[in-house]
Amino acid sequence: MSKDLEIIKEKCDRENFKKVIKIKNNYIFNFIAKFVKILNPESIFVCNDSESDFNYIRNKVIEDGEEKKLSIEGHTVHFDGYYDQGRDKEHTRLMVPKGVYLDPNLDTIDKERGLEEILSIMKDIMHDRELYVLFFCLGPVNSKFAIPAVQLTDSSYVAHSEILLYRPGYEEFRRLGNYRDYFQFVHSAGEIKDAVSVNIDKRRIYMDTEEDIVYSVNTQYGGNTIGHKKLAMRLGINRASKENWLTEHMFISGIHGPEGRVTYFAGAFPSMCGKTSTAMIPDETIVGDDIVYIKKIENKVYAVNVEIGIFGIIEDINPDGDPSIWKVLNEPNEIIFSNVLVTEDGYVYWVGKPGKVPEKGINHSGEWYPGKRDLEGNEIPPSHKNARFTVNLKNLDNLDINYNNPDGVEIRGIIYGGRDSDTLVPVQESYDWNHGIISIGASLESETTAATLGKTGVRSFNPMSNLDFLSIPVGKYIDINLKFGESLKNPPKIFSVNYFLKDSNGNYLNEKTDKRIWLKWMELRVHEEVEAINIGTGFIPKYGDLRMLFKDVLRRDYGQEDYIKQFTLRVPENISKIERIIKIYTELGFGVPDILFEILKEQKSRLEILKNKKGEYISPLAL
Ligand code: SPV
Ligand code: MN
Repeated sequence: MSKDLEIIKEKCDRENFKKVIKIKNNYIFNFIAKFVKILNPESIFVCNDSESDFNYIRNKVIEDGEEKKLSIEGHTVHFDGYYDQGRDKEHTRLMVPKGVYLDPNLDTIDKERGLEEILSIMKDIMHDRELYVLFFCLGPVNSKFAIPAVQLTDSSYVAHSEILLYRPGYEEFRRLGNYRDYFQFVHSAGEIKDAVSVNIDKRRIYMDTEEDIVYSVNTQYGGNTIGHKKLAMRLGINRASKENWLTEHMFISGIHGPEGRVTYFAGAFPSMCGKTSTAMIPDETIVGDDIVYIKKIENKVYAVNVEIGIFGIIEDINPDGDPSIWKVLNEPNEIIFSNVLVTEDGYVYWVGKPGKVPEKGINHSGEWYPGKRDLEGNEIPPSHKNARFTVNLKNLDNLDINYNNPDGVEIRGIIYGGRDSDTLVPVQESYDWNHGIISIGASLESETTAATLGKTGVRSFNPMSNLDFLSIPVGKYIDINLKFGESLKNPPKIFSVNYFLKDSNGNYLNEKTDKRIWLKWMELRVHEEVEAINIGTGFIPKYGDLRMLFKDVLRRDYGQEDYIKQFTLRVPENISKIERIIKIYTELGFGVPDILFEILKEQKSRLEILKNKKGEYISPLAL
């Protein structure tokens, strides 16, 4: 027996050790052994793809107290610590070897220093805990897209979340034998008190793209701990950049057009800006809501959902706006609610749920009552803004038939959206691939939200909604996106949407349901079935087409005044935006493709000409 297996055997019972050796992968043996030595767990549980192993985790999570059962069968609740409610950007770092320069938009740490720090925090951290070894497959198994991945964690909540969110991969690992190119994640919640991580000051999430490994410690919040989610994106982006494909922060949806036609769109939105709700839109079908791999196959673009479940925001979910999710959340399905309010009788409440706010309950701050304040004096809402639900896609009645297709779905449209109160029109189509990637994707700005720790509502640069997850320089990433479309005869059309546009009094100009119309319009544009108006920054819908769609889809009378308000070209705001973006890329300095500056400057001069001819705020009817 190899030395690695001996080390593992010492911590395993017979059953678990048998599961280890069946993998027949020396790299895996070496990886587990290395971390058994560092983490020093009391015991090891190896999870294969069987229901009985999943049940072991489901039981353990209740025993450990990381989740509690609720009144509806299958429902549980998990709380993260009061100060552990979002992604910790400050302590999430890419470890970079000496001499390698990334760019100032990426948070980095010297690799040697980072490794030393995180491994010393992790030393013996599991001495009184069980180590879970879990195997998954990112993307459909046995497909061109699939990337096998292994997770080590001592958190039964993380393990439970992952069995809901990812495709089982133990058998995939066995099939692949002595395979090396899998992703690796090591997590420990650290010292736990009252079921939450205590040593938040030593919370660290460090990534090593050279070794395809991510370390995470002293945190439980999913975005910091669920390896295959945002941590795997860094590894995915790095790998994709070497192999000419894309890893994106996108949903995939089948948009249902006339006569039963289904056209697939992928859409990138920053966190908490409507991505899941777009993917969940009534009458359309969902493939995924957060992370995709996109590849070119025979001159077409195909994408898969990396995941098989949703870790979605629960605030404001209601039966009218989100019928599919509402139904799932109210029926006996396997669901983990996190950071919601739990009432005495074991039901959950979240801000924006129809009905009365409970008088009391338990939430992420402990016993909760209306008006309760935290140590900083802020009023604590019943549920955290970033409170979430975790559920497998199979529970949804709007699941697309191709959600698990190993060949992916053909993407005909790409959408970029952000939280933008004053600049972009609600929906707009770019002139072509390069114009879309540059003037929409690479120019995306969005106001910050509670998905990350820190101040909210600050306008920030977020190219392709992917800035938080990049592991390569922004310039290079943009260039890869440009090149991806260049060789395609008929690349996907690129659109922008903005659900958050306001008037000068601060009132939103659109209803939540309006996005259904923008999707139908984009679907028709892909098939060239409606005309559009060129406004100098792209194409917008004609009033008559929207009017018809509003009537057909929402049975609503869409007034021309609304159209004018929403689609007025705001020239000064658009010019300022271009200036901000040019400044950012100029400061980046190297690696930014020249064409980016050319396209933005051309757009700016088109806007200046328009301003001279028609003024600063131009009605779409005048264009
Ligand atoms: C997001 O914040 O974009 C999410 C949740 O999808 S997290 O896992 O925190 O990234
Ligand atoms: Mn996300």
